[in-house]
Amino acid sequence: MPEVTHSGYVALIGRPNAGKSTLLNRLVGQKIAAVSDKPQTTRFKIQGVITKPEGQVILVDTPGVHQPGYQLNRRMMAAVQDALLGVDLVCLIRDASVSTGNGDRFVLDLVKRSGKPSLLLLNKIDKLEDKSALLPLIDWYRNEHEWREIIPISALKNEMTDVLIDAALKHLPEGPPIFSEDELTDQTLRVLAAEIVREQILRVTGDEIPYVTAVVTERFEEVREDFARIFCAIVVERPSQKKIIIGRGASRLKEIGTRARKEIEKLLGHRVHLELFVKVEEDWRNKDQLLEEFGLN
Ligand SMILES: Nc1nc2c(ncn2[C@@H]2O[C@H](COP(=O)(O)OP(=O)(O)OP(=O)(O)O)[C@@H](O)[C@H]2O)c(=O)[nH]1
Ligand SMILES: [Mg+2]
Repeated sequence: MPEVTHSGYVALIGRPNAGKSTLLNRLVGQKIAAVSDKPQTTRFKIQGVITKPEGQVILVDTPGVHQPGYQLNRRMMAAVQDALLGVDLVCLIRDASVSTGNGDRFVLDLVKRSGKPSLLLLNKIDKLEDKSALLPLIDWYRNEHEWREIIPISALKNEMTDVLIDAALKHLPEGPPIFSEDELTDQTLRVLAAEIVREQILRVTGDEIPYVTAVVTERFEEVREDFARIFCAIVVERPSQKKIIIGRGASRLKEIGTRARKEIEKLLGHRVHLELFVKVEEDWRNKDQLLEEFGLN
């Protein structure tokens, strides 16, 4: 062990789809956050712990920054603000393969206003045929703010992610590890299971469903050391959406269930019986009590 170690909290802030959760999973080395090609996948803060001989980085994944419409979205943006307040260092993650828009300006202003030391991560460099395309982007961001470091990365291909961890450690305060090495996340197994189901729903269904679906683990029975029974409710807003999720002859629900069960079994390291049922809760995205029940607080 080096004589001096560094530790602290690092927020991942960016627009929807920038690759925040992909990066979190990659760095922690385990799937703890749902990932999809649809925006607004992440709905609350998710903590992931990375322990190195030089110290400990506690990453805080956040929902992608967007204009809130429903109460759900306002809570998502409150989670972003909350994360910005509670961390030692902020990483702005930007998809370097898309052009700059108003959303980027908005995210940049959030990071600036936080007053926290910040790193700029230009993600998805694997998608750039010509890496010199990064240069104007770097110029633009450098003119706007004083970054501790600017690091081009690929969360998906695991490129430059070790450089990122070294940089984060360097800019965190001196201190001992905050969590034990085997404590990878603050998420409970019930939540992890529900998020695995939600991720499969995002994979298997089309464009409308992601926004109107919540998943809650209603029962989690550890029947034996090597066997669990898990019951998850899938909540949608309308009977027509329920039909879409269930599919003809329940084929789609079966597919979601089979894929999710395999993922959950991998996570728990043993066999699982997963039961899914679909409920309709009209306008749940605007109902505070339901949002609380679904853990979106
Ligand atoms: N090519 C490429 N794709 C990436 C990379 N990082 C993430 N992606 C893809 O980008 C999409 C969005 O990834 P997420 O990790 O869910 O993005 P996010 O920022 O967490 O999105 P929200 O939770 O909606 O805010 C997924 O399809 C990922 O596979 C990368 O480095 N390269
Ligand atoms: Mg995410």
